[in-house]
Formats: sequence, C-alpha cells, structure tokens
Amino acid sequence: MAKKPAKNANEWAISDREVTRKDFPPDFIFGAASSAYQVEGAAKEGNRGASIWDAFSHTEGNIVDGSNGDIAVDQYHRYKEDIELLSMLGFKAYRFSISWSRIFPDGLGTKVNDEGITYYNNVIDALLEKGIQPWVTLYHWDLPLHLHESMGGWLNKEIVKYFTIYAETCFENFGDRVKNWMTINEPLQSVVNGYCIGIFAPGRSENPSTDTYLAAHHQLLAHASAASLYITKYKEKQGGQIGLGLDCEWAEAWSDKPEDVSAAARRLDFQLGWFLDPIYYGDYPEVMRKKLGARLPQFSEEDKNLLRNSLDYIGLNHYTSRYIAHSTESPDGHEFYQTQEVERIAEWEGDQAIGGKGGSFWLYIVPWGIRKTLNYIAQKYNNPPVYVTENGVADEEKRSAQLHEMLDDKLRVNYFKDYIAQVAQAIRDGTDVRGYFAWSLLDNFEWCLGYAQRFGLIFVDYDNQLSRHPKSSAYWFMNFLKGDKGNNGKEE
Ligand code: PNW
Repeated sequence: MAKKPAKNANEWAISDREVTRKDFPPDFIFGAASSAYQVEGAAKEGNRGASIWDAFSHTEGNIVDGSNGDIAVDQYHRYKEDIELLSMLGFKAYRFSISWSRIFPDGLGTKVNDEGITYYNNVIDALLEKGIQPWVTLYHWDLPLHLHESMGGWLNKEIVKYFTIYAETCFENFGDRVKNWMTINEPLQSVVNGYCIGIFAPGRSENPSTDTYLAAHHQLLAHASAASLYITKYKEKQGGQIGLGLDCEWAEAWSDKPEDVSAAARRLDFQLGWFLDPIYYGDYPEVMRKKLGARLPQFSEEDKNLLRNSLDYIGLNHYTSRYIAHSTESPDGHEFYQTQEVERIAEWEGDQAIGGKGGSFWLYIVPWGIRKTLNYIAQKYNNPPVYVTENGVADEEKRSAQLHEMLDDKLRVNYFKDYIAQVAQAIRDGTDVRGYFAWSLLDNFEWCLGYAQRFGLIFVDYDNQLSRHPKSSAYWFMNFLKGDKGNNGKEE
C-alpha cells in the first residue's frame, strides 16, 4: 500500500495563543462526566440488583487486572465530596448515569426501589445546591442482569418496553430538577464490544453477524420510545431536553484514491450514520443496507415515526481519529470491520502516526479530528445542537511512579488545551456546539481494562482509601473556567 505523507501538525494549528473561556459563548456549558458502574461501587447496597457488568467482571479472565466495580471509587458514599470537587474546579454541569438496577433491581418495572430513588435525589439536590446542572444518562451499559438472563436483554424486542418504563420512572421522579437527559450512551461500543467482539458485558461473540445489529436496533428503538415519551409528555411541563450519546472517531481517508475516500465515508456511516440516519432520514445508511442485507433489521412505519424527531441534541463522545483505507480483508479481524471493508490505521511501519500516543492502546491524540467530526455532523444532519459529552485521555502507564508524578499529568493538560481549541474553532466554523464534558471527573473502573487506565482529572489513590487528589489537568480547568488565563498571560 502506498505510504501516505504524514500530515504536518502545524497545518491544523489554530492560533498561537492558548484557548480561553472567552473563545466560547457565555452560555456554553462546561462539565465533567462519569458513569454509574465505573464510579458508584456499593454494588450490594441500597437494594441494588445485579447488572450484566457485575456478572461479566466477576467472571475470570474478562478484566485485565482481575478487578470489578463492587467498590469502584465509592461515589455512592462519597458523592458529596465529589460534588465539592466539581464545584471547586468551577464546572457548571455533571454528567452521570443512573444504574437501572438501583431503580428496578430485576429490571422488570413492577416495583420501584425507593432506596435507589432516594440516592439519586440526594445526588441531584447536592449538585443543584452548588449550582451544578445534573446531566443524566439513563443507560451507560449496566443492564439489569435479570433482563439479560430471563429474556436475552438487548436481543429481545421486549426490552424496549422495560426501558421505557424505567425511563418514565426517572422522568417522573427526577424531571422536576433534571433538565438534561441522555437515553443511551454509545450504542456502538456497547453492541460491538458486547455482542460481536465479546470484550464487554454481556460478553457474547457467538453470532456476531446478526446479534450486533439486532442489539443496536433494539437500543435505537428503546431510545426512540423513551425520547418520544419525554418529548410528548414531559418536555413542555418540565422544560428539559433529551438526546442520545454517540461515539465517533474521525475517519481520515488514508489516500486520495477513490476507494479510500469512500472507505472513510463508509466508516462514518457505520459509526454515526448507523444511529443518526434512522433518526434524521428514516432508515439505516444505504451502504449498511447494501452490505448487510437481511442481517440488518427493518423499521416498521411506527418505528420510523417514533424515531423521527426523537432528539433535542446529539451527545458526541470523541477521543481519537484513524486513517481509513479500503480493505476486503480487514486485519482488525472482527466481523464488524470485515463487513465495512475498512482497515483502521493509526501507525504505519516507518511512517508517522496519525497523532501522539495517549495512555490507552487505542487512543491517538489528534486534536483536529474533533473539529472535523463536529463539522461533519453539522453538514450531514443540518447543524443540530451538539454537546461534546465525553472527551479525554488516559495517563501514560507509569508503574513505579510516585504520587506527585501521577498528579502532574502534562499529557492530559495538552490534550484538553488542544482539543478544546478545536471545539472553539468548530463553533467559529458555524457548528452548533453548546457544551463540553471532560471524561472523566475521577479515575475509575475502565471496563475491561480495569483500574490500570486512569482517565481522571482527579487521581484516586487505590492504595490509600480511595483518597482524591486533583491532577494538574484539574487545575488547568479551574483556571480556564475562571476565564483568567490565556492570551499568553496578557488580558484582552
Ligand atoms: C467511552 N474506542 O468508551 C465510554 O463512554 C466511557 O465509559 C469510557 O470510560 C471512556 O469512553 C473511555 O474509554 C469508549 O475504542 C471506549 O474508540 C472505547 C472507544 C471509544 C469510547
């Protein structure tokens, strides 16, 4: 394959000065994000039912360091301390998720667990007391285990009904105070890793060529059902908005050859179009229908009606970018990439990588990729409101590092500076970006990678009672949010 000349980073530089809060409109919202299973712990407290992640993480061999989320970073007991930290750093929003099995322990929706309601009421009230908006995700991958075991979870269409009951229970109980909802976080990661590759709960890889698309189909229908219910019954009364959280790497064509250019476009259709085309255009992208044929489920007219206008905003989770080349034999191996006929390239032997290496094997630092992704969404979907609901990087592995070294996270400070500058540029390009959430407030349980991968602005000392220590990146945000930094130190 012809080597692509590496892009010159300067080509994408926006300005010599550091990004400032003033590069964003005053009502642009800055927050930090987390999810229930990754931070709460208290797995057996408060009458919580088990989720698929409890079962998955307790099965030997599934989590690289043999850990699980039983205790996680104990936010269940320490939410006040964590909200105090958010407030100290100057964040105006906290994105967290509700654990479905705290609200309905078996998922069935017959009896609400009052202890779960009380816990989230406490969190919401504590946030509001500090002037921090609660941004609530209803589903961040922790399906009640009973729903999986008794009926096949996301593979059964009945799940749509149970999700809707759960969602409505949350709107009813919390919607007087919660004005920003997200139905589902990253259906793509949850179905590709959960039903094709098998490295996420529920750990299935038996029928990748059908289950993956079926599980995604039901997540879309669950989104549409819950979001339409909110929009028709609660939105006006409660005055809030509801969105869907989608992850997308930027796909940069490996070369100017037509087959690579169309491979990159196809890749974006398999990442974003998969979920957005049904909502904005009434069906899956044509290229998916063509390549998948009967393996791709169909929408009924009723489904299409529910999907249409089922979004007030798009939540974009963005971390990294890849070169994409056409390939009929994808070295990524898995069915999902084979079907797409793409090869994802981050580094090529002897060539320059697409970006610097972040602390996770999959994460390359490509700030311009977020601007391109935001502009792509604006152009393809008629400039809808977008919030960047996750963006961040894991620390470099430093096994023998001292605490003070771990706290001086220069890599992350630079990552945030450069990515946030590109978000500001996307706004100047005309995209309707309205907010930005850093992933993550705290180091936490990074799914199958356990606790070794630290994405936090705040260090959690797993060897010392889970004590919290803000890293340099937390202080960078604090200064940035005060709006008193930048312009090379000079005031405007
Ligand atoms: C997101 N990728 O997952 C999740 O929403 C978070 O819960 C998670 O902690 C965070 O990103 C960091 O990983 C992703 O391979 C996992 O491109 C993998 C990818 C993207 C997002």
